[in-house]
Amino acid sequence: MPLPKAELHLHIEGTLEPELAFALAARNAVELPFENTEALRRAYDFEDLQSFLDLYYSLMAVLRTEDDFADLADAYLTRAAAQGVRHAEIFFDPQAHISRGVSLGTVVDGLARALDASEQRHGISTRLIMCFLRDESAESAMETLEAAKPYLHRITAVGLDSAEAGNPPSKFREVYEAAAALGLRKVAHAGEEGPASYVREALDVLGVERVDHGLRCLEDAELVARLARERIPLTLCPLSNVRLRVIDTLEDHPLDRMMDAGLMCTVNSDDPAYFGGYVGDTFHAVREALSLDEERLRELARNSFLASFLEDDEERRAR
Ligand code: ES4
Ligand code: ZN
Repeated sequence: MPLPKAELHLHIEGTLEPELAFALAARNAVELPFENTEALRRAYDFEDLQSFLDLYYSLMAVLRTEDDFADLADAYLTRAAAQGVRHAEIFFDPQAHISRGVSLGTVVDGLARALDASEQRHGISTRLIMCFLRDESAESAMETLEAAKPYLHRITAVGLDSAEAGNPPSKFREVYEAAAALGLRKVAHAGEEGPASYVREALDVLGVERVDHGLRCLEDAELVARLARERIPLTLCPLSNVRLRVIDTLEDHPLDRMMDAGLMCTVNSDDPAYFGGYVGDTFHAVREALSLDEERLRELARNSFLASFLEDDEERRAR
């Protein structure tokens, strides 16, 4: 039996496996610039975050209908359940679909169909987190928040993702204020490729409850002490960090040192179709690479529930 765990950093568009991409391309008569699934997989050799994002956004062309989004989410939940996931807080990127002429309603209703059946079908409770693309304008983010108003009952939190360098959290201060006023909770990617100062901004300017990645906080000892003292959860994604060359090898990943420093760490898969594994695979890989003992693994699993947006009673049931 895999360890029961929650997944808190997972882009649903990053769960698009090559086989499903080709199936959806055929269903929607979309032409993919790859001969077959093996050729596509061979393209998963990334230089950095941007080279991954280029492929990630281009493959989204196959996602067109409510059924597509429902099938995508159900495929993820099936795999996640097999790896011990009991609760999933799932990111999606509305602007990447709206800009292709796919409405927010199509995306949210499709995802919601799979998520609403998830407890029954997979034993996984879910939440949705709507991410703003930080390389788009603050105005575009605000328009997206406005467009989401009919769907707020389905959305728990806002997040911030895409190309980090040069797009600091402070660019989105007003959008985050507006989101909080609508009752949404707040997370943001920070300190993946961007500097430690972006982690500080995410906390102080946006008021996030969790930091996605947060890896580069390690460049600022005072910030590390604060994150530890305030028990701010970090949603780390070790396989992603290796594939996007944020760190050289998994053996070099600072996860164990971060836990030693008292940081509230969780382990997540980010974009599992692209980065070589779902969250159970990720737990296995870090256990081997960093020689983590059972106690450490249990702590990571426990942290994943503590850092989730589940209420206390739901959390106990999920564990
Ligand atoms: C992402 Cl790994 C990563 N970083 C930033 N934005 C993203 N969107 C999807 N995956
Ligand atoms: Zn991410």
